[in-house]
Amino acid sequence: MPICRKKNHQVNFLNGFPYQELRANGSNHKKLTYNFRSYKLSKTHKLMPPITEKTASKISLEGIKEKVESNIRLTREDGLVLFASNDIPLIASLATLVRRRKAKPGNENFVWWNTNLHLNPTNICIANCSFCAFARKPKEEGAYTMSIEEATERAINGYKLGATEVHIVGGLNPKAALPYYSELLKSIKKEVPALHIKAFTAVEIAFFAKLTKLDYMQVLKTLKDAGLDSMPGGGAEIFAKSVRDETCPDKIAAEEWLEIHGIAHSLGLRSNATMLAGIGENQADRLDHMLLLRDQQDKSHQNNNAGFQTFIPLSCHYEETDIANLVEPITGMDQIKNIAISRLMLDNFDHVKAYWIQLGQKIAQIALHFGADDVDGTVVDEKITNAAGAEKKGTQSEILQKLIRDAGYEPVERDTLYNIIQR
Ligand code: V47
Repeated sequence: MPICRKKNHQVNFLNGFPYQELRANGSNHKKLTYNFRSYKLSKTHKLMPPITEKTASKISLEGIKEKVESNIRLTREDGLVLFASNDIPLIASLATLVRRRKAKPGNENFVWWNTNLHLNPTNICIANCSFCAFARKPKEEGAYTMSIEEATERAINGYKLGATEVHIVGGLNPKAALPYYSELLKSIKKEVPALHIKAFTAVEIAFFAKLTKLDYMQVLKTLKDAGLDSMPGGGAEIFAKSVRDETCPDKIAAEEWLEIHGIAHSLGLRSNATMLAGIGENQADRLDHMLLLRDQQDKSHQNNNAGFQTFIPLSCHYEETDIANLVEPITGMDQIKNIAISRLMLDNFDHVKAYWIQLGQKIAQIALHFGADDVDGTVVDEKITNAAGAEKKGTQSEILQKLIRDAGYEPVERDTLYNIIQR
């Protein structure tokens, strides 16, 4: 097992394809062998049973196709078969079918984008995540914390440039926690009340709770009262405990991440959910990540609460990170499959985002034919992926719209809650 450069801990390699496809002579059936990691899930989320060769051999792509066409929920076994399949045209067409079905009548050809700004008020972070190139220790070169005035000024400038949303996340910095952010949200709302504040990963909410000894509900209520409008989907990484232990041991476990989003939904806050692929997980880990989100979304919907809006499959960038050269890098095919399979598995999510900052503009375009219906936005001042070597910072809305149009879709500007913006 390789040893991570800085932190001296072991990192799991993604050992190529976890399932070997065995084609029975002359048959289209695919038999699978499995390489499952065992991992712990909470009391509330049942451990997904591993599928056996016997059950897998009964599942065919044809059966999955029939289920998708009849709008029947796919099982974990179906998901594993999809990950193991290289029938890319079929996967694309099924994901596109679901994407069109999810759109409101008349909106089937829409691809959503928004005018947004990222604000990362501090990069000081007590956590040690091997994939992160953004975080700094307090005395490290490049460490910063913005004053409330500076951070507010940035939000005001973004608004003046047309942003409808500010996406605020930062490092886990004890000096910039609940009191700091309450003040910042109030200050932004006072200056630019129309700017939607989408802020804080569940990991930050848990950190604020720990420091203040408040519970998650109290922290979220405090932030909502200060101006929080919705939550982004970061900090989810890969839910599998084995991967979290290796790559982000200081972050909350899956069950807490899910619980915090459930509480936010109960307060009427919508949120997103991400999955960070390319950090040593296998395909079953990705699938189980999606299934845990589907489960939480069911719970939020059953309680008539707000829920997740959008699933965002992220792709690790490795420059300046501790896992560069230690995990097998994510490929274009992984990225496309993550988009398409998430569209198929997450039948209770309205949107799947092709986050162009991480996919690059070319793969993002292709992803629109694999079930994605959103490209995120102009993303002025993105720092997290940029620190790890992403191609570009923000882009012009004209370029985004051209990208969408050239892929054969109609670009539609949205606000955070998917209302159409007309300028
Ligand atoms: O939580 C960290 C990931 C996330 C790296 O909700 C990395 O609308 C790639 O959550 N390479 C932050 N990714 C970004 C995020 C997000 C982005 C866009 C839209 C929304 C939304 C949410 O970025 C982190 C982590 O999972 N990340 N380091 C890296 N080296």
